Parts: sequence; structure tokens; C-alpha cells
Amino acid sequence: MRRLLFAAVLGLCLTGAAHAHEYSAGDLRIAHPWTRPTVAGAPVAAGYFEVTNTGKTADRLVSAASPNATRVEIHQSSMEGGVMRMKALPQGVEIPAGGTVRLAPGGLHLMLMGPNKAFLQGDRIPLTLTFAKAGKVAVQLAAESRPASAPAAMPEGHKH
Ligand SMILES: [Cu+2]
Repeated sequence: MRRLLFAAVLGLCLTGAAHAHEYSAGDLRIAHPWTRPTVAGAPVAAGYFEVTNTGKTADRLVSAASPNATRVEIHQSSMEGGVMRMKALPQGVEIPAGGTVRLAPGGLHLMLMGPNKAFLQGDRIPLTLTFAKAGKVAVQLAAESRPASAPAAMPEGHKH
């Protein structure tokens, strides 16, 4: 049984790239929002994506919300004295003109507080991002397993 389950998960991972998804709003391109699968009752879940600003002026991710979480915060993880710490960024995150900001494990991320269900492999979790200029952008977080030891999990040349 356990081996069958593993094979099923691996199969989904291998086909994951086929499900890459992207959103755009104004000058912003939002590539492949995703989250890790969770169990029911998990206190938090994380959200990751890359946002590229193709415009000539900076924008700012100011907030996010999901019908599947009590609230969503913007967090920064960092190593302090060998301990991984997280802090909330109430001012949000600037998206510089011509730049890409990456929300990824171990760094910037969205924290979904109080998920109201388990996020299962293959689920799409609705999420609304609010930018200072581009406004509200509705995206979906794809729930997918990625190895913890490979936070980047994006082979070179992997394009969305
Ligand atoms: Cu966090």
C-alpha cells in the first residue's frame, strides 16, 4: 500500500510541469503559485510564486486573502544564529521595476493562517493578491509535493 501511494505521488510530481500556470495583471506576471499539501488541522500553510514587474515603475504586494484561510500574511524567513525565523512584513513587498521577486521555501512566502481544510495534492487553492498599482489579482495555489532538500525545485531552463 505504502509503495503504491509513493508511486502515485511521484507520478503527479513528474507531470507537475505540465500544469504550470501563470497570471498577469497590468505590468505584473505571476508565475506558478503553489503550496505544499497539508493535513487537516494544520495550523498554517505557505504560498509561493514568482512575480515579475515588466513595467517602468515599482509596485508593491500589499496583502493577500484566501477563502480557505482565516487570514494570509506576508512573511520573510531568515537564518539567525543557525535558527530559521519568520517575521511578518506588514508593509508588504516591493516589486521593483524590471525586477522579479521570488516567494520560495526558506525566504519570502505567504503564510495562510488557519487553513479550513487539508490541502491535498492536486488541489487548487484560491488566493487573491492585492498590489498597490496592479490591484487585485485572483490566482490559484497548486498543491504539490516538492522535496524539502531542494527548495528551488526548478531545474535550470524550466520556463513557465
Ligand atoms: Cu511564515
